[in-house]
Amino acid sequence: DRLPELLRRMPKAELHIHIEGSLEPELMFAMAARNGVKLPYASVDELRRAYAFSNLQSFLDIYYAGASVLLHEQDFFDMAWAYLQRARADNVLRADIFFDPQTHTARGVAMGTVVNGLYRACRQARTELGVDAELILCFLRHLSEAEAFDTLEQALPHRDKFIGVGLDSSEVGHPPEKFARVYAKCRELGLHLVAHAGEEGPPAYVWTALDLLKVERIDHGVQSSKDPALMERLKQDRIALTVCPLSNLKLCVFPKLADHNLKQLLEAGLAVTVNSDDPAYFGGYINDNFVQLHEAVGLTAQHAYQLARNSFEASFAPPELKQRYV
Ligand code: ES4
Ligand code: ZN
Repeated sequence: DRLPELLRRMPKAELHIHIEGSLEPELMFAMAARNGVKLPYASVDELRRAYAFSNLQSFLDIYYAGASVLLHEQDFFDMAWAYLQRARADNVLRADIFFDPQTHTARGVAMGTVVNGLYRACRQARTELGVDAELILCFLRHLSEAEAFDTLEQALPHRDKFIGVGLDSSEVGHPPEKFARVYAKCRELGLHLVAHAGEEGPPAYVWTALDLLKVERIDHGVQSSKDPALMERLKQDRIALTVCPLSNLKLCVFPKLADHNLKQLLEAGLAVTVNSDDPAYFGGYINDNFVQLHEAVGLTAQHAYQLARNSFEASFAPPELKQRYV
């Protein structure tokens, strides 16, 4: 079977990666030591053993605790630089990278510290790695509309350093419509718009992300297969789904990788992509997602080609870069 080698070698774009979810335990402990932050785990091994999740919330609790070691601009740079080098090794030529500023500003870290560190890593990746990477600011949906507006205002002095906004964290109970006015403002500002929807939440959340937030892509969206009319809408409007197979497995969205519906979504004609979500927590980077999915459901070379093409087509890369691959 030569498909794993093809999957690893093919040029690809990554569209769903939370940079805080790329922080490996070794780097987390190194930052804790240099910043004098105490972690509630004695060792890297003990931390890794805590990575056994039953749903999204059980992961988020540990993920937000891990981010507490990030204090200085250099910490944000180092985290992003480690991811970008890892992405290069997987032949990722373009990355649309999520960051969660509220996780840091709530601890007293300045918005500029976060954005400047991440942005500097993206700039260096272009010149030193040949990876084209840009930032998407995510609002935490378990926090209020007012807090999202406040975060947007703090980010506006850095408007030139991020290209869009997203919506992440605890989905159920925090539907897209909670942020309709925030997204309307972001749209006026010319930002790209995406949102997590249909990860654990119902198809109704995908509908409202599309119709009320007016997003260009849906992050996850795997619950859409429960609603035939929604499937038709996603297909007709060529709305990309940024699917994350190992994330869905580790957060028990599907009991086994063999039960994952990615191949059905793709064969239904949807603009599906494969992504890593939080690779340090879910046991693999983007190529691990491709290969393990293939081992579980049996992809063909045609599937591989379509997934790679979809990733560039749905990316927010400049037209020159997209046209080279689609
Ligand atoms: C996330 Cl897997 C997932 N879902 C929602 N929000 C997130 N933030 C980081 N990873
Ligand atoms: Zn995500």
